[in-house]
Amino acid sequence: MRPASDMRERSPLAARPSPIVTYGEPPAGTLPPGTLAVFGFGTSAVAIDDPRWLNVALEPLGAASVERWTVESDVTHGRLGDLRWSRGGGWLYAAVECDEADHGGPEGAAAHAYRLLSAFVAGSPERHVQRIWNYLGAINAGAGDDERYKQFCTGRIAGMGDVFAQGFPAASAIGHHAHEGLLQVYLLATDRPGTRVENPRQVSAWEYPRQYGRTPPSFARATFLPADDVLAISGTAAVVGHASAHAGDLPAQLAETRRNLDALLAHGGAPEGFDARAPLKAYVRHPEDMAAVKAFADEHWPEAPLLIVHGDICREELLVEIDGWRYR
Ligand code: 3EB
Repeated sequence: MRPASDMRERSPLAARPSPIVTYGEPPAGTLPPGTLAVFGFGTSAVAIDDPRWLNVALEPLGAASVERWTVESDVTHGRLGDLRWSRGGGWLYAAVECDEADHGGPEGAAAHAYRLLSAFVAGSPERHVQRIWNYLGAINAGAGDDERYKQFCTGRIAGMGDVFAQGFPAASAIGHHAHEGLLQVYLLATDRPGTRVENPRQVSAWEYPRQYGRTPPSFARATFLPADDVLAISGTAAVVGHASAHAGDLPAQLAETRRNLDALLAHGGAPEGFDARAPLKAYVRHPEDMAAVKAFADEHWPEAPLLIVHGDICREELLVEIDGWRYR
């Protein structure tokens, strides 16, 4: 399966605006109108009985612990087995949580999650998946081809149905430290195709050589959403070409990650840098590196909202990964 060309023609018609992503405090009471999804990071997050609320298994390391997606529209929502969904204004949120023990391990669980998501999206008007997040436990456990992340990659592609055949969405895949068997996958889709953007400094993930596993990771580096208002940026780390750069060196990895982000912005036609409307999320392998990551972000992107979480990057030598949204 190969994605279509990177650069699709953008629709001349302005689509309804993309969801707005903000960070903040846990909601008090019911979710406000226009709420498409709310993510409470960490085990101490409140639990809200609403399909749009997801307790994410990554511990927050900074002040922000909640992420909200808001649309300019009424929102409907529901549940279907392991899947929960919401939709409004042409946008669809869908999430699956499952336990690997019910599916024989990370490969089976990923296949299950992606099958549920594919089938649901295929039956929805919002059938173009723009962005997807994946959180699994002990992501680097297991040697060589048996590493749990690599098993996840094999299951992911097996479960990706026709809705992903048009090209892979932008993605993040991160290791959590909660119950090891817990797999969480959630996505944002809409009713027309976005524009996939690759990074000229990096080999496309689906073309990674064999040394990274039997199944290359199936994601794009970024997606320009079809409303033409925001670049959705995948998890970005110190990968140059296909190789990890600066193993174990946090300052050098941060600088390399910034070069990758800047290259992606430039190649994707987004404005330079990250401003107050560019929420970023940093995944940090060692909680004690939080201050250095925050200081780097404060220096280079002082206005950008930042959510920092404890998360393992899918290559053992990588210490930090950053994803986010760059609104025009
Ligand atoms: C990399 O560039 C780092 O498997 O979905 C980044 C973003 C990474 C997404 C995924 C993996 C994924 O290869 C790892």
